Order: sequence, then C-alpha cells, then structure tokens
Amino acid sequence: MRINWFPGHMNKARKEIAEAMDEIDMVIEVLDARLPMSSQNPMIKDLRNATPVLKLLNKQDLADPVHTQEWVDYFNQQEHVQAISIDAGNKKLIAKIPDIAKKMAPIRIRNDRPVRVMIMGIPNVGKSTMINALVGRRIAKVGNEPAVTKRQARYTLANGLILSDTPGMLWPKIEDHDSGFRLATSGAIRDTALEYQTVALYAAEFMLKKYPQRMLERYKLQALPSTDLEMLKIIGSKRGGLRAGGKIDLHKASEVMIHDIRSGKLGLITYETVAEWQIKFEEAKQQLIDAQIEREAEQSEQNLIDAERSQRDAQRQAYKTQNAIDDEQREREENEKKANAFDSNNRGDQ
Ligand SMILES: Nc1nc2c(ncn2[C@@H]2O[C@H](COP(=O)(O)OP(=O)(O)OP(=O)(O)O)[C@@H](O)[C@H]2O)c(=O)[nH]1
Ligand SMILES: [Mg+2]
Repeated sequence: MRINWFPGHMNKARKEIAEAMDEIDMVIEVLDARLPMSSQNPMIKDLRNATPVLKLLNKQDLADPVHTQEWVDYFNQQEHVQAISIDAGNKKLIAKIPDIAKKMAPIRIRNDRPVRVMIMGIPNVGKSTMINALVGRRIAKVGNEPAVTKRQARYTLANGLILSDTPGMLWPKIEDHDSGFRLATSGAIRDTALEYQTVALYAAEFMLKKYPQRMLERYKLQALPSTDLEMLKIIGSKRGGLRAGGKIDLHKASEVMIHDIRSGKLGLITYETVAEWQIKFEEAKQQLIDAQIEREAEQSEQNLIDAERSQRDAQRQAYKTQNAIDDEQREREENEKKANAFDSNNRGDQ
C-alpha cells in the first residue's frame, strides 16, 4: 500500500522548522511508544543535525511496558540522544522534562538564558497534549485526529523554557512497507487518505499472529479464523456490520477493529520491537554487503578478462617483434650472402 499524505501545511512546516533551527538549543521529538522506530520522521534527523534531542516515547499507557523499556535503552545508546517514556496524562513524568532539557543545553543555563526547545513529531502523537501538560493548562489545541496543529506556536514557560509547538509532519515517501501500515493503524495518517480495509487486513494478520488470545477473548471466538479476511467478516457479523441478505460491511468491520486497537480495547500493544528492527537492519546490511561482493566479483572477473586481453596483446606484440627481428636477420644474412658472392665473383675476376 502506498501512503502519500504530505499536505501543503506539512511542507510549509518543514521549511519553517529549517529556518527556525538555528535559534533552537534542543529538540523534543515525540514518538509513539507502540511504534518508536516507525514513528521517527527521517526528515527530523536531517533538520536537527547535531542539535541534541530528547526522544519522548509517548502513549506508553497503550504499549507493552517491557518493549517500551527496550526501546528507551536502545535510543539512549545513540549520540546526542536521550530518551524516556511517558504518557501525556502522567504529571510526575512530565515534570521531569524541563530539568532534562536544561541539562541538554548547559551553555544557556550557564549564561542565564532560557532554553529554546522545539517539539517535533509525526501527526497525532501527542505533541500538543504534552505541551499543555508541561504548561499546566490547555493552551495548545488537541484533537484525536492527525493534523490538528497547522502552524508553529511559541510558549514561554515560567521555568526557563521556551517551547515551539509544530504541526505533525510525515515525509513524502514512506519507504518501509510495515512502517506505513503501523503508522496507518496507529492513527498518524488521516483516515480519508487510507485504503481502510487494506490497513485493517494487515492489522488483523498482525493481531492474529502476535496477540491471538486477545482476539479470541474480545470477539468471543471459539477458535481462531484461518485468514485475516475471515477475521474481519466475523467482527463485522458480530459488531453491527451485517447487512441485508447476509452481506458483511467490511468497512464497518475494519472501523470496529482499528478503533479497538487504537483505543487499547485489545490490550497493550507494541507493533514493533528492537529485536525485529535489528534483524531488519542486519538483513539490509547483509544485502549491501552482498551487493558489494557481487560488484567486486564482477570487477575482478572484468580485471581477469582485461589481464588476459593484455597478455594476448603482449604475446601478439612479442610475436610481431620476433618476426621483425627474424626478417631483419634473414635480410642481413641474404645481404651478407650477396656481398660474399659479389666479393668472390670480383675476386675470381681478378
Ligand atoms: N492514550 C493516550 N492518548 C494520548 C496521549 N497523548 C496524547 N493522546 C491523545 O492523542 C490525540 C492526539 O493528541 P495531540 O496532542 O493533538 O497530538 P499532536 O501530536 O499535537 O497532533 P497534531 O497537532 O495533529 O500533529 C489526542 O486524542 C490525545 O488525547 C497519551 O500519552 N496516551
Ligand atoms: Mg498538535
């Protein structure tokens, strides 16, 4: 499935962020704890360069805590990066953020200047909710759909932080197939920009594989269906998707199941783990190595062909040279012979 949702306001946001970046001391990148790798926008890495970043794995209340901790540890190993997991409703965790931010911009604190923080992340991940929690009142507009914030807004906090809220950004081409589906399932992409049933089929397959017991319990099944389509049909028939003539409304079934996943009705769900991504990275690395080996093998084969050709050329050249020497030799001998014959003739004449 191709996901192509890069509305004009996101492109504008990218330009504005790039312009404002010089005046920023640190970035807070809000990620979705259920899909920490897929919810990283590669454009953000390019935009922030070496500016330190605090990665907040938000919505931890919806994710498997064991995997969330693995992700936090993973990000904490990276350069210029710190990571913690939060949920925007958890005041105690939110209260830690200003101190962490200040420690990541020590020069500003030493000079008694406020730390300028830019909050970035994909749509609907909880950036504005987090700002409201930091400020302690509802100043940023929040909504349970992507693209609520449309332009940058700046808030000065009493505790020495200046926060810039930015519109959620996706990137023009989401290359990774699984990441596209995970983003779609999580609610980061406007539903109208999606092939809803395709997303639901992917999500059903994932749930049947990773959390089969929960599917049995939630949809009161005797046994697991054999296909993802079958699963959707069952949900449709049980949850208001049965139409006249026994036809099942698959769109309705898709809505029910995706809503159940997003809202936590199917339990705490982590869509991707560090281990899975490490395998993926290893495979990608191996593919690069294989391609390199293949290129080198082709090159050495070509070198061999070239070497053989120059050897043949050299042999041909040596042969020619030998022939020329032989011809010269022969000519010299004949000339000598002629000269001798001439001499003896002359001598005979005398
Ligand atoms: N369960 C849960 N929901 C959250 C959390 N943080 C935010 N939300 C919900 O997620 C939805 C999106 O929140 P916003 O703060 O508007 O997200 P945003 O990142 O500013 O979104 P855009 O402005 O559209 O880019 C809202 O319904 C929030 O209530 C969280 O930690 N846990
Ligand atoms: Mg917002």
